[in-house]
Amino acid sequence: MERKHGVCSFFSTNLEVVTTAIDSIFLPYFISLTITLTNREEIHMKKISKLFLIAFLFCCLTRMVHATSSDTMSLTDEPGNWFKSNNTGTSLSVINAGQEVNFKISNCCTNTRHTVTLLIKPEGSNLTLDQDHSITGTLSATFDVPGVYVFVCKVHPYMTGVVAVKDADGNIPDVTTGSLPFISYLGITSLPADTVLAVLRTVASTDAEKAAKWDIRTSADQVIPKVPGVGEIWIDTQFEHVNKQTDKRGTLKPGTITIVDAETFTVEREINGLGAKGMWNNPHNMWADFTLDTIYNTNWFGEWINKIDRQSGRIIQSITVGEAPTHIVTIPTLGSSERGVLTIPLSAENNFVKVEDGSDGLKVIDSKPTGDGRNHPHGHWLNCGRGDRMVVPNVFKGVGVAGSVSILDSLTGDVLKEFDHDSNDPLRSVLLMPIAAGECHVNGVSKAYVANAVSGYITVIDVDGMQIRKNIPVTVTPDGQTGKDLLNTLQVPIQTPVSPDGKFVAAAILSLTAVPNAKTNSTDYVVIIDALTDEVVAYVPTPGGTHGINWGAKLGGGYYAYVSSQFANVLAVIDIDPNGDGKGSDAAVVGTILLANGSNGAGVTDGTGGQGIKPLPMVHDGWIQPTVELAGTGILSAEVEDWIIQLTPEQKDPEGHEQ
Ligand SMILES: [Cu+2]
Repeated sequence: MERKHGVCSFFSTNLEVVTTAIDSIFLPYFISLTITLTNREEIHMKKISKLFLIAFLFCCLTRMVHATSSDTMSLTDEPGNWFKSNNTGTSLSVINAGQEVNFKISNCCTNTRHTVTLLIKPEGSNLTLDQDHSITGTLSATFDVPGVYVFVCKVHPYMTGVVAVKDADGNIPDVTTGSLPFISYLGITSLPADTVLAVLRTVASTDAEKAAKWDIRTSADQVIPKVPGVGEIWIDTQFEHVNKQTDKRGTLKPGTITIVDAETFTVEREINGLGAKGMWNNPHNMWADFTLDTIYNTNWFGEWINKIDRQSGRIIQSITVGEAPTHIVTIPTLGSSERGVLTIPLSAENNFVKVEDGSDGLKVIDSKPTGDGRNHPHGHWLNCGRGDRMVVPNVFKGVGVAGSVSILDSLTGDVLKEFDHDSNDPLRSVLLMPIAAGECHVNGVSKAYVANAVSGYITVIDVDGMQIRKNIPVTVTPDGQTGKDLLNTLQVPIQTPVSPDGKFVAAAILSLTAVPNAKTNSTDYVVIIDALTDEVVAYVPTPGGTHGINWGAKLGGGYYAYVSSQFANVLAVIDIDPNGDGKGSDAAVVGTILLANGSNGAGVTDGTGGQGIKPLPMVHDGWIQPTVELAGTGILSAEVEDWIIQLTPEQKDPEGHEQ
């Protein structure tokens, strides 16, 4: 590929980039042409260099193809600029009707695979574009009707790009309710294209756009909770810019890990990927070993995980595990030969891997499919306590947004049950891009809560009985209605952890827009579900881009829900039950901690991108006890010993104290 570029530039310094699609379409022709020329050469063209002629003809071919293509959008790992137009340098391409755009997925700009999926198009357009699996390569689309087209990646659903197609007068027609039902809940029938673009938080290509669209706060907005937490809170601040933080090709890649001291609620320090040897790109989720002195981190736009020394922040090792690794959970099963082994779903593949952290460091020891066919698994969870079952959302299977949820045997990796989407089954009809699961035992029943990105429902699964029990609507339209899907709400439920005491589920609801809704008077929020009744008991407004949520110990007993928000630079602290009456209806944000810490060069992205969030100690049943057991043995660091001393008996053994 590189060689051809060089030859072409000999003929024309202005030749556009030769795309992978063109290569794949014309390669067979190119080869046959080569053969023909080789035969003719001896008879007619002895004086012409064969290579010279082939290159000349090839360049003519690519020029002919490029004459119909008006823009190329490269999929990138750059926050807010995920689809980067050659023409504008931003995620907005402006063309005329009848013109073509090439979407290019290559290692120029991204370290993993994606899809290019048309989500929103003008009424009357017949354009379709979607794939049943993640790819590298180039896809092309010809735009038939003037108006606004929005594309997403189904692997990384907040990756969005916009193609605006001008009409004969050079104007971009308004976006109508028929194209985007969301608009109808604003009490209008259409909106100018630039108004729609102005509120899309996922399209924020420049620092100025990020500053305008995102929820960037200052130290004046800080609120320190009255009751301290215990330990540390690790947050993948995935969108933070770091000077000179590049992949192996020298391309800048974002992301840091910001660490908050839960006792003082101040940023203690920040870890970047400069020591990761290029194996660091959009750090996404973390887990810890049982000593809590080793942290494992995934890179969602790469192929790697990192092993980090907690106390020094040093990256000890980075290894390749596969395309777009998502979350990490260790196997906690007592007596299991795989106790402590990492499980990691690969969202641009069809499987999960197991990684052992042994005496010779990290090593992939197994890889198993998470369902039938092409799965794209994302944020899994193992069942609390025993950890012998794994609940895995398979984000999409095939063209479209239908997904599945699998229950696997953690030790063997066998799929015990797969719930496939079925539009005719009321319980399985909502399984549209299921993306993350939470799990714990509630009154003795092992229950999983799976967030469905497109339908906006949380699916409640009895993990032992392997049955879907219920679906709970959690997203809302701008005027506050529930039970509507993504195109009506432009909201996505993401992480759904169950509290270690099995009482509550806290679900992060991410808004793709800066439009507040009437129910919470905020763009984003956390839904509190009573785990006994599986009813929503509270909607808690949270910062923009709410994505990650997890439970940490509150000093003196109980738990805080810590919330990360990808379009904000703060951590929110939710007290689940401030008045202590056992009900979650009074759940409220009691703390807002600034994650921006003045990092050199980070600018507006300082402290942003909050996604994976890992409070230490790990308080869930099955993961807390192994650490508690190590207390006093000399194995734990002094700092971790101090954390364990601060825990109540209930926090040290949630199952033994379950009510
Ligand atoms: Cu993607």
